[in-house]
Amino acid sequence: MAQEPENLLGTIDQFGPHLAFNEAPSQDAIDVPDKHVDTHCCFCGQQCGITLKVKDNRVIGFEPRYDFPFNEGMLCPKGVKRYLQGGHRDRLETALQRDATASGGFRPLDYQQAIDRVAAEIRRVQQAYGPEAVGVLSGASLTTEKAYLMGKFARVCLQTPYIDYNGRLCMVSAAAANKKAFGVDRAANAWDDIVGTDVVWISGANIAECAPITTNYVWQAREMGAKVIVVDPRITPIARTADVFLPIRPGRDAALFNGVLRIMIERDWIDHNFIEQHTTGFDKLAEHVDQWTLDRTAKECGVSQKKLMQAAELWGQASKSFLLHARGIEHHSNGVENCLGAINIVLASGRIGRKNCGYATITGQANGQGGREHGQKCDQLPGARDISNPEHRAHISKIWGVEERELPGPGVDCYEMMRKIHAGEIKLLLTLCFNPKVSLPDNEFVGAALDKLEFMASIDFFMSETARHADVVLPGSLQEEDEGVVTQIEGRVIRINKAVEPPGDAQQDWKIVQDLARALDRPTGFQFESPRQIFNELRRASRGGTADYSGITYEKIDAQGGVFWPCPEDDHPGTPRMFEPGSVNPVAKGAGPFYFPDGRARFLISEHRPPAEVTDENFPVILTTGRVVSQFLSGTQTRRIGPLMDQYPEPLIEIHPQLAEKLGVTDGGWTTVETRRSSVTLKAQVVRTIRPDTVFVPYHWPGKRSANRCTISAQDPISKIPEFKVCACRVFAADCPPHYEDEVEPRQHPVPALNIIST
Ligand SMILES: Nc1nc2c(c(=O)[nH]1)N[C@H]1C(S)=C(S)[C@@H](COP(=O)(O)OP(=O)(O)OC[C@H]3O[C@@H](n4cnc5c(=O)[nH]c(N)nc54)[C@H](O)[C@@H]3O)O[C@H]1N2
Ligand SMILES: Nc1nc2c(c(=O)[nH]1)N[C@H]1C(S)=C(S)[C@@H](COP(=O)(O)OP(=O)(O)OC[C@H]3O[C@@H](n4cnc5c(=O)[nH]c(N)nc54)[C@H](O)[C@@H]3O)O[C@H]1N2
Ligand code: SF4
Ligand SMILES: [Mo]
Repeated sequence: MAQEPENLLGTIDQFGPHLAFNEAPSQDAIDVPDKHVDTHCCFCGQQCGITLKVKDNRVIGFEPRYDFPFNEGMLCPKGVKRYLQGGHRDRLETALQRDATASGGFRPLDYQQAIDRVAAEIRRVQQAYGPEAVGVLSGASLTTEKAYLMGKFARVCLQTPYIDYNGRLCMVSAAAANKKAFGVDRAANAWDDIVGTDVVWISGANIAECAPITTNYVWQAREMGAKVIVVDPRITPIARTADVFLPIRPGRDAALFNGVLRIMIERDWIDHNFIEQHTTGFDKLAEHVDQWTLDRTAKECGVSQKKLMQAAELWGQASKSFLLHARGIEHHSNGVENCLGAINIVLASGRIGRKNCGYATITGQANGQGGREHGQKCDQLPGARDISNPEHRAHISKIWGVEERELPGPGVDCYEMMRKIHAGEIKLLLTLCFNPKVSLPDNEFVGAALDKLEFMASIDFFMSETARHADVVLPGSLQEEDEGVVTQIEGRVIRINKAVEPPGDAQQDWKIVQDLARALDRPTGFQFESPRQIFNELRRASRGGTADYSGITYEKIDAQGGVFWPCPEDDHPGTPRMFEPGSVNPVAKGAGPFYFPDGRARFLISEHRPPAEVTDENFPVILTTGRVVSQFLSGTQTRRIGPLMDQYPEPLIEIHPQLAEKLGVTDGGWTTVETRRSSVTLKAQVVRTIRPDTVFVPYHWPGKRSANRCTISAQDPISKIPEFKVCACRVFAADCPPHYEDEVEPRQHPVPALNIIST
């Protein structure tokens, strides 16, 4: 039986107002469900277990799931309110076609006619300009089956190299660094290893708001005596409870890690045996970090020498430790270098591959991990294979039943695709599960690019800001309307179970994609009858790759409550902890635990480079962007959920009182943030929890309130992640913008009766 909601995630006092539960359930509100479906939350990468309550083919409520070991019944406000999406009046139930004369600019279209129209346009464009004139953008909120299908669809059906996904904006810096240093890209440990460790280091991760359940693991560790180090330009809720807090100047993390490593070497707080037996490249790195003296590092990072030394002392002298980071160090034009810096202090400590010794990037989207493994990335084939590697191409083309030479080569990242669209090279775009109009940096350029397309189609369940640019919108499926697997934050493959049928003409996304293949007269390879069939092909495709799912079945996932990859054999239980001494992997073949032929991890130089745009006289303040607890990504989903809107209804500019006073900005007063790209005018929130040289704006809103009007499209040269976390701006007091009233969402959803008590 479910417990009272107050017990799910502690009390309001413990968590602060951000994690308060909204209303007490009233007994009148209780409706009797027809069935309960055990599944997972549709939002972040933690993938909390949740039970959906279904009545008359509608999700009417939820219960927390205590049987899923990761969240053990805990949920954050988004998980609690997610069920309000299904019955929303904006839910797309028919296909739509652009029509300037129709109200809202679109009119309904018969589903089959919509499919035929999209297929006809693809055919026309490809005949006129070649297969490469078509591009596909997909997403990591999709199940792994759908992500796999999209990669195959682009290469085999559309024969275009141009597919990329929204994870390009998310974890690719960490993924690239993981591959370079470990040869494989996955959290090194299950989160159980956090509990019982001595030191938890958290860089650039606002875990209380963005990975709330992870907070619970850190607190459990602390209750057992662990010390917590937090590095962030803002005093986030977890920073408030840290033993050492380093309020870093945005864009300086590589310098900070280099400085810490230098202290570790100087004090001999390094694990010589581990370095000798399991790594390469240490001496060269040691030479490199020698320039990062305490004095220079503290100055560059804008933190005190004393605090820096305290952090190094805690980390250096620990016997067990766990380092976590997220987008705060990854969303940079030197994001890969920042992540290598983090990995270097982990490897130098030798604390990886053992109980309570670990390292992980905190994945973001629901399937941030699985979505980056099976071929929807522009340079990747399933099983985390490389599309440029002849052996990898040969393996996959065999599974797909095509000649190796027919498989296109690598494409380009999603921002480069926008540039190609703008330049007229890509003429037709299909999007599924990606809202680039809101999420890409410098997004006025993105809107201009989308308007240049000859044809665009979007598959979504809501009319996203990107779908508004489409000629045809196809009604896709909500997470609860389909089944499949996702891989959560720890590398655990879990099952999403179907609770309801898609309403009206809406279809499961994989069916829409296959309908397109059929309408294009290229159905071969796209005749799956279920996600299970897709998964079984994916298992074979991944066999022998670094992300090996071949031993995972739906049944094994159910029986074990999830399976950690790699799982290369039918009788293999899965791998919660990577890199254990003596472990065997397909690359090292027993030579050592890391995924290189010699089995050793790589120390690589983590070069500090300043951000692409540094502050100057004209633009003297740093702008950084990110999230708030009650909103999710581009906001298409959470801006439609009334109680979440109540919690944080509009974007605010976080600014320190010292800076506010200097600039004449007042708490709640209209304020403009202007960069070389554009500007936003929003209300200020004067807080002591941010560096006085930096302002923070959450990015979940579109249009004139979109933080991404201002951000810079500079990218990391390796991962191609955009530099969302730092650019130069000026800030000044303003008048209420004339567009303000038009831009405020009316309360989008009546608060329905809460239904959270077990019946
Ligand atoms: N509520 C909520 N939860 C989410 C999401 C959401 O939209 N809303 N999205 C999910 C997704 S896809 C993702 S990727 C994750 C993101 O999760 P996080 O990365 O934790 O969230 P962000 O707010 O993007 O950034 C984290 C922190 O980085 C700090 N920061 C900024 N610049 C720097 C810097 O140069 N160095 C350091 N060290 N820190 C810096 C910011 O102050 C911020 O507190 O959250 C997931 N969970
Ligand atoms: N300034 C700034 N910008 C950022 C960031 C930042 O920190 N600062 N963070 C970046 C990060 S980390 C991320 S992950 C990106 C996210 O950027 P996006 O991926 O663009 O954001 P989403 O809101 O997830 O958009 C997904 C769209 O797909 C739809 N959708 C979701 N699930 C499904 C599905 O299963 N089927 C179908 N058919 N449709 C679906 C949703 O309704 C939505 O319209 O934003 C990035 N942009
Ligand atoms: S958004 Fe993330 S933390 Fe919140 S309930 Fe969903 S999976 Fe859990
Ligand atoms: Mo993300």
